[in-house]
Amino acid sequence: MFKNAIVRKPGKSLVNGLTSANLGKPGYDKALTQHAGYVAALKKCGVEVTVLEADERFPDSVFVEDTAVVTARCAIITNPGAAGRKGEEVAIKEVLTSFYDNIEHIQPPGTLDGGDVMMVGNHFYTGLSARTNREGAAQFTRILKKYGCTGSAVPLKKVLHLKTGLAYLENNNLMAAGEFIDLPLFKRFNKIVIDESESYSANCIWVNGVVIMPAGFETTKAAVEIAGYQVLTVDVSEFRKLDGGVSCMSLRF
Ligand code: CIR
Repeated sequence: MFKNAIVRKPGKSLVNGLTSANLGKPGYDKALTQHAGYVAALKKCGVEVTVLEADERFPDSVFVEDTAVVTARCAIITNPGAAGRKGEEVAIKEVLTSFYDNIEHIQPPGTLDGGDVMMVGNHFYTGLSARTNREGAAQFTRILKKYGCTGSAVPLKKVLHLKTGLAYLENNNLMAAGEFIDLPLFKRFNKIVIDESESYSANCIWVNGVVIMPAGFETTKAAVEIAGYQVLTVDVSEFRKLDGGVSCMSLRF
C-alpha cells in the first residue's frame, strides 16, 4: 500500500517541454486544471499528496517520476538522461529527505530515468533506453542489492520509457502494449494486452487497489475492470503532448 505521493505543478515553461508526440503545444491553464484532477484522483486512493510549486527553470519538471525511484527501503535519486532535465533531481532530493533516512544516488556517467523502472515486489525491471544507460542500470542494481532487492535490465526498442508500455497492477497482473506483449521476460504474468490503437493507456498506475488511467481509452478501461479493478480516469491530454502520462506525474511510496 502507498501512503504518500509527491507531485509538482506544471509551470508556464511547460510549452517548452521535450516531445516527440507531434500533438501540438500543451495549454498551461488546461494543464493546471488537469493536474488538479490528477491530484484529486490520487487523494481518492487514500494517499497523502505533497504538491510542490512549479519550477519554471525546468519545463519537464511536472514529470517528477523521472527524478527518483522510491522503494519501501530507500529512495534513489536519479541522474536524468536528458541534458535539459539534469538538475530537476536536486529539489526532489530535498523533499525526500523528510521521508527517507536512506538516500542513494545514480552517479555520472550513469544515467537513469524513473520512468524506466517498474517495481514488482522486491524486483525492479529497468529499461535500457535513450535515457537510461547500462552504467545507470548497473549502479541501480548494485544499490538495490544493498537493500535486499533485485534488478534486471530490459532493452527497449521503440518506446521512450519502460513504463510507456507497461504497468504492473500487483497480484501478478501486468498491462502490456507494443514491444512488451510477447517479450519472454514477462511470460509469467497474467497479461492485460493493450490494443495498438490504445497504446498510450498502458501508462497507468495502481494505487492501493485502484487503477488510475488516462481518460478516453474505453477498451483498456473495460479490460482493467474485467480484471477486477476499480478504475479512475483522468484527462491528461496536455501532458500526453509532451510524451508524459499518469505514472510520470507522481512518486508513490
Ligand atoms: C521527457 O521527454 O522527459 C518528458 N517530456 C516526458 C517524460 C515522461 N516521463 C515518464 O514517462 N516517466
